[in-house]
Amino acid sequence: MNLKILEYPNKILRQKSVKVEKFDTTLHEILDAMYPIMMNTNGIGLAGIQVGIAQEILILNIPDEDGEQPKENLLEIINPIISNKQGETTYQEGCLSVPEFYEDINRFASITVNYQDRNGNTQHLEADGLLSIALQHEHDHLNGILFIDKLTSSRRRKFEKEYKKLLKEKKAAK
Ligand code: QAP
Ligand code: CO
Repeated sequence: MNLKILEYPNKILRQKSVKVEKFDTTLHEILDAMYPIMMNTNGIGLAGIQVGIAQEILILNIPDEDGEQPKENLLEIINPIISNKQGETTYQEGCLSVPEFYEDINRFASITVNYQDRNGNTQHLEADGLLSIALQHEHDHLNGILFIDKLTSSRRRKFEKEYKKLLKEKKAAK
């Protein structure tokens, strides 16, 4: 499967993803294709819609204490439902679909996630720290929401200006 990362302002990123119903070979091929894309671009999380697949799929590989991302730590999360949102935390987020831009974003500190794995089995996860933040960020993608949508309007305008300049520079370099 030949997938590539869609970048803002691509409108596809605004699509709402639909629930996965078939836990078949096609789903496994999508998941298997997403993993190297995430790793090769230095990502820690990637949602299906970021590679043009509007299904409730996300993968996460949070670095450990040594900054390593062994494949054993890969989480494949299908049809997630977030509950028990508690506390508040701020983290400087980025996104593979909004390259080279990072900004502080407020999230819930801890959450509970019910989801299905690649075989359709029900799973349950209690998350805090970076995993909780990453899950909320990726879950937003399933609703067509980007982290830049959470900026104050003045910060958002500054982002749009900076990002347009970056896009122009990129085009000129091609
Ligand atoms: C989402 O983001 C996330 O701009 C995953 O040039 C972000 O993997 C979860 C990346 C923050 C938790 C906290 C971004 C790589 C990777 C870039 C990513 C870039 C290269 C972003
Ligand atoms: Co993202």
